[in-house]
Amino acid sequence: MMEKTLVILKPCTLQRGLIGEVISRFEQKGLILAGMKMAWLSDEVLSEHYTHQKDKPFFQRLKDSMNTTPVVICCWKGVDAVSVVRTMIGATNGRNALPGTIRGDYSVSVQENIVHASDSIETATVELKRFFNDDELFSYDPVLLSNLYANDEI
Ligand code: 3AN
Repeated sequence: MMEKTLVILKPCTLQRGLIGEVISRFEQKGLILAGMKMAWLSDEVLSEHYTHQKDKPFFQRLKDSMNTTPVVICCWKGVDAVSVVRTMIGATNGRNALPGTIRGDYSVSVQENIVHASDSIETATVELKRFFNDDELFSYDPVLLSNLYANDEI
C-alpha cells in the first residue's frame, strides 16, 4: 500500500553536516519526497512527540538535545514506506545498528542517533498531522514511477 511516513533529521545530523547524505539515502532508495521543512521544536511539541518516553530517566535530556538547533522534517512516500524507512534507519542504538543502515553508518549513540522515523502506519498519521499542515504536503506525478514499481505493486 502507498504510505506516507515522517522522518526528522535531528540536531546532531544538522551539526555534523549530514543532512544531504541522509536525504540522499531516501532519494536513492526511490522514496518520493512529499514534504520538507526546517523547524525549531518547542519543549511542548517534544513532550507530545516523546510522550511514550515520559517516564524514562533520559526524557528531559532527549528533549533538550532535540531543541539545541532546528531540525529538518520530511515526509517520504512509497509502497510500505513506514517499514521501508524503519529498516533503512536501523536499531535505535547506533552502536548496535547494522552497517548499511543510516544509524549503523553514521551514529555511535542511542540518543544522538541521526533520525526519528514513525514506527507504524498509525503513528505516521498522527506524527504527520503534528508536524505538517495539509498544504505543506504535496502530491505530484513522479515521472519514474514505472521504473520504481511494477504496475501491480502500486
Ligand atoms: P526509535 O527512535 O528507534 O523509534 P524509541 O521510540 O524507543 O526509538 O526512542 C525514541 C528516542 O528516544 C530515540 N530516537 C532515542 O533518541 C531516544 N532514546 C531511546 N533510548 C534512549 C536512552 N537509553 N538514552 C537516551 N535516549 C534514548
